Amino acid sequence: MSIELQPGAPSAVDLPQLNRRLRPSAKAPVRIVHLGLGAFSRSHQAWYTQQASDAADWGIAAFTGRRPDAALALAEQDGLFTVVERADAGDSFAVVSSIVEAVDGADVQRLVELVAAPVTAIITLTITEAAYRIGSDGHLERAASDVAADLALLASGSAYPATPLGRLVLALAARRAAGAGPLAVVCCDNLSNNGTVARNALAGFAGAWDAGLAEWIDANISFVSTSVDRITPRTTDADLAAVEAACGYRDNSPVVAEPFSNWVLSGEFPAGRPRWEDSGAVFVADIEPYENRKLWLLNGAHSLLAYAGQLRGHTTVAQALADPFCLQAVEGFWDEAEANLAGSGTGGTDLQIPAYRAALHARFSNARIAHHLAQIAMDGSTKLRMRAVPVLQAERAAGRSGAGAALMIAAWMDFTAGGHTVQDPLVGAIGAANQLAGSERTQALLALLDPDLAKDRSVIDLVENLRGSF
Ligand code: CS2
Repeated sequence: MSIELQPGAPSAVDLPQLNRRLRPSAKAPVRIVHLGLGAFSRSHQAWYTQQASDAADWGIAAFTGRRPDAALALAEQDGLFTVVERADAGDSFAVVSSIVEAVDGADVQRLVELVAAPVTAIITLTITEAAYRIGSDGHLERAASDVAADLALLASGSAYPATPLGRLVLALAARRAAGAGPLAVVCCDNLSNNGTVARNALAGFAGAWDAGLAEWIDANISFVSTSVDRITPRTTDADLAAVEAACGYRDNSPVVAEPFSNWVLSGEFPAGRPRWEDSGAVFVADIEPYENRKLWLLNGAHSLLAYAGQLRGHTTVAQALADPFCLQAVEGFWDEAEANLAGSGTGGTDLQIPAYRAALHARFSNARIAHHLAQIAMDGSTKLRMRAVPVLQAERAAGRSGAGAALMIAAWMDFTAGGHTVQDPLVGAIGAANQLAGSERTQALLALLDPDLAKDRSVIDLVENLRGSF
């Protein structure tokens, strides 16, 4: 077989690999430890840190979750990677160098060393919503099998924990033992009141092992709440090729993101922080209105599109939004959410909801960003507790039906009923509920989202009647 090469065009093997020799950049000292090295943490927190005016003082050591792959690929490039900003009009490329150490999450020894070091000032988290193992009652699910297994390991001291919470609890115990002082834990997962969720999860985990550690965490760790936003689809082989063609180097770990980004933070940083405000981050006293605006309007619409869209045969967010049925469903849900957002009417924080909705419509319609609905559909039981349940509750409390939020729940239920891969921490319970019939099935699934709603006959009927609409 002969291969035709275009004269003058270097083949991929000839291209140099991206690293700190190719793009000289000093390594900042590690002062931030990140758990959950994935595409989003790189397009968001690493990108914000890179652009702070004091970036030279703030290096990130980033740990993967379950698999080492992302750390291995990044370590080969000395932590450097390209952010591809994908706008309607075209791509732009920037190299980010704020990650100075990329580590396999299984290397718990390294995590312990870094968290115990006095210079470490911040721990950022993108470990997924479901990883906090918070049940529908707001507390750590100590009986969850992975939590129980890690607690047993901690008690025996025979091996390192396997969950991010267990690993972090062990590392914080080392910080306490080293007398290294307070630091800030900055939760960057899409959870309402995510600082409190992180506190409850970590203090709950620590308390089940060592009550003294839980007290120390309470007194020394500041839990910062944040609202994070930047649509970051999974990187594809075509993206790697686009970077090669445009940048002339080989990057095995680029990330693709929309041009838009937003970071709102609330809380104390007892050991200091980078000047993230230089890159557009906003520090506020009361985060709740911003958090709800983002969780309900953006993430809520995402989940609605993920289930209704896939049931109607769509693959990406942009495709689903182009379907008038889905668009109408999203607008209906947005109307309900907007009616319950503080400051969307008179007084309070001006959340500029009409502009926010218009911007979301444009962001979702960016057809150059292939944001897969299957990616968003994961962990639905955890996500819907934050994205659909509060809006449904608020609408019912105001004497309205909440049919827009109920439609999201009905779509999730239909999606789990068969024909689609369900990846969810409650997959067993979802499967068991789906063995039931009619309104009993709807009630059992609803109970997984909110036990109180599942006791309300009119809510069960509302959801039941919306099932099969897709
Ligand atoms: C999405 C989010 O996968 C999901 O659940 O809704 O990852 C969303 O893309 C980001 O929060 C955008 O900032």
